[in-house]
Amino acid sequence: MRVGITCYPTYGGSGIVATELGLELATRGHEVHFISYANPIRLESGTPRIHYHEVEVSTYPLFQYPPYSLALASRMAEVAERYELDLLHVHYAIPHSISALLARQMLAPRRRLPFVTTLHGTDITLVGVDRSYHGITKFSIEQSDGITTVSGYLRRRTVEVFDIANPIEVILNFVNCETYQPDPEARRKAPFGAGEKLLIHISNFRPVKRVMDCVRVLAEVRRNLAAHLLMVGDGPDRGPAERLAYELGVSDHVTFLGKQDHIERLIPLAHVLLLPSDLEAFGLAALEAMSCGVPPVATRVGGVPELVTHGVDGFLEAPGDIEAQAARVSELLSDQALYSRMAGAARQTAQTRFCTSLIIPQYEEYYRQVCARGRD
Ligand code: GMT
Repeated sequence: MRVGITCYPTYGGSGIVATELGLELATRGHEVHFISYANPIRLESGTPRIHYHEVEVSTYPLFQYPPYSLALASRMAEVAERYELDLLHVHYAIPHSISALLARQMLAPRRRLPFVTTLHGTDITLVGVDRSYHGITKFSIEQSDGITTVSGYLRRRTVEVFDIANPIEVILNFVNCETYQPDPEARRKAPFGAGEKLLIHISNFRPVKRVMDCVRVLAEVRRNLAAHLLMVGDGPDRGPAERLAYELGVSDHVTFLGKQDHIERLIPLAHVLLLPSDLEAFGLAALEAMSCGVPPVATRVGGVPELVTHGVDGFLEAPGDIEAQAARVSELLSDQALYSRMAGAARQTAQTRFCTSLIIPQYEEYYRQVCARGRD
């Protein structure tokens, strides 16, 4: 098939899933055209069957806000026509879904261009519920030729918030279990916190991630155990988290690495992943860690319980309960038998339920259904 993919190309779960999906589709022989304002972050240039089309947004003195959605719609229609795309697949409802709808209408006199919208989380739980975007998000979902969500939780929430009657397909997020692997050798040589247990957190440091809780958990764990925290990513709460580490006297035991391209090389160095979020529609970082045999200590929110089974392949506690989260980390790090069992189970969950080889065919099948529907 010939698929056009649009996503936020910078850091963030939805862009990562979209990019990895495109790469996997290309590996399976599809032609994939990324249409966005920048090259998606995990996209290696020169990959066979991957194409990138930049959206240029001209500014004029009249435009206080340059209309990216319109420039994107124009580019989508142009690329779809020129490369005879079978469909567009947009990730994150606003504004991508509306641009796809416009592109579909622009081409309607000449050809059919269906579009699939994948909802990822904050497009529904934060942006979508905002009064200024509620109506347009609902409209964009209802107008999509296909809708998928990354968890059962997000499907329920979407129906609840927008009163959606169209069918919504749940296609869970996935991980490449070859790329994300345990690496005991690398862990032994980890250049952080020599001889200490390593905790890792990966996110965009938005308030919903509760990154300060990671620092608090580390401080608590360090009462009994030598541990070091790796903070990967960047965003508004990085500064406050650095300040908190200083205030709690643990700044020598926290390394802020900023944005990183190859987290598959960093995760296997760690013993535990911390995901203390207030809400996660899925929790991709937890899955990537599990695939590397790194058990997550996460929060029991949103779609996370669809991925992590408490006490089996990770631990789930309430958001903000630092004591409970720290106790789980300490338990894991001080009981070798428990640790090995949980690390093995985490890897097994990733391999048996979330591997690309299981999930990508679900997208392919869904695309086929969406394209076939128009031919009825
Ligand atoms: O929270 C993020 O990392 C960004 C956000 C996004 O939409 O870019 O992530 C959402 O999509 C990810 C990929 O599907 C999910 O794994 C995250 O759980 C979800 N984030 C939230 O729901 C807060």
